[in-house]
Amino acid sequence: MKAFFSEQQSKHGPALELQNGELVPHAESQARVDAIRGVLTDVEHPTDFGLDPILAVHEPGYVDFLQRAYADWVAAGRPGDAFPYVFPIKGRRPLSLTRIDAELGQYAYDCGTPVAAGTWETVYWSAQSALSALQHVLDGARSAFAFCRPPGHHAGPDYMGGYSYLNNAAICAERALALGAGKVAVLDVDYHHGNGTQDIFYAREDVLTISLHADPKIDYPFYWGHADETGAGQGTGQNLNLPMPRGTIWTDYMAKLIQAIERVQAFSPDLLIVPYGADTYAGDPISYFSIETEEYTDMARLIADLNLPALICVEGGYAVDALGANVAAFLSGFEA
Ligand code: SP5
Ligand code: ZN
Repeated sequence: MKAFFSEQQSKHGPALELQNGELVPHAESQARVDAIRGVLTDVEHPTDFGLDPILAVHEPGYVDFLQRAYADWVAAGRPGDAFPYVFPIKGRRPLSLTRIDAELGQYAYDCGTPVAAGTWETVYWSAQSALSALQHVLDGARSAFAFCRPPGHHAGPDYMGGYSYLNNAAICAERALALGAGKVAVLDVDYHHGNGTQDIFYAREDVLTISLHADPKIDYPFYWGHADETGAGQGTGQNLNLPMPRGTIWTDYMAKLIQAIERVQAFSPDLLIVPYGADTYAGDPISYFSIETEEYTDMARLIADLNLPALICVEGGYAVDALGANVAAFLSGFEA
């Protein structure tokens, strides 16, 4: 399967994130890039589709902020990466503040997603890799691999979080619809709930969003991903959350995946987008499912059996030593 990736996606490398009360080395590292790059044989440089497809999903003010946040941080005389520390929640009124700290708090929902030097180029080209993979599928390929880094599924219309800044899968779903697809399904198999994607399409009838993930009562992102979040307005019934307990093994995961696949089938989309996170792996350092490397082949085969044009986007996966093998196992199942 053809993959799309740009060297520009190595530009950012946040040093630290706040995790469970400690500043720790950032999990979404360059080592992940090297691990995935190492197992890909057919990699193409992405085409530049410009800002328009990004602006079809994300608010202009947020996109502008992403482009200048690091420079504003440096201009304010701050060290390290740009981190938020105050958030306008608890019913604060809308304010047009320009202080960098105020803007960071407005556009971020966690302290794991700092803006570093090169973040904009990295997220821009991650989205272009996804759009290029989409174009490859629209041109007739059965499937394509968007080697996205950083990931995207936690980013909403005007917010970043969970190592995500631009929602690559959502940008592709929106673009496919703009180019004539009638319906798109997003089947998210990262360990964490795809909260950004859910928010973006929550009231939409043309995009079915499904996420299989760790129960948010226990795991990140806590405030989204519960089973009773089923969509709103025109999109009522078009969001399916399948939370699972820590320790979930493949056979139990498979039962939920089959349920998800049946929903996709009933929806009958023109395109399937699969945000794939290898953080469901048994050895993942920040996640707690128990899926083994070979089982990714079975997982991908089940999804590929839907027989839909499919775009796979990289999301999480932090067990760097196993990441290449996990991605390779998934891709081989998809192609079988
Ligand atoms: C794309 C993606 O996978 N984003 C995930 C972001 C999760 N960030 C917070 C993780 C907190 C994990 N805490 C476990 C600590 C283990 N020592
Ligand atoms: Zn994840």
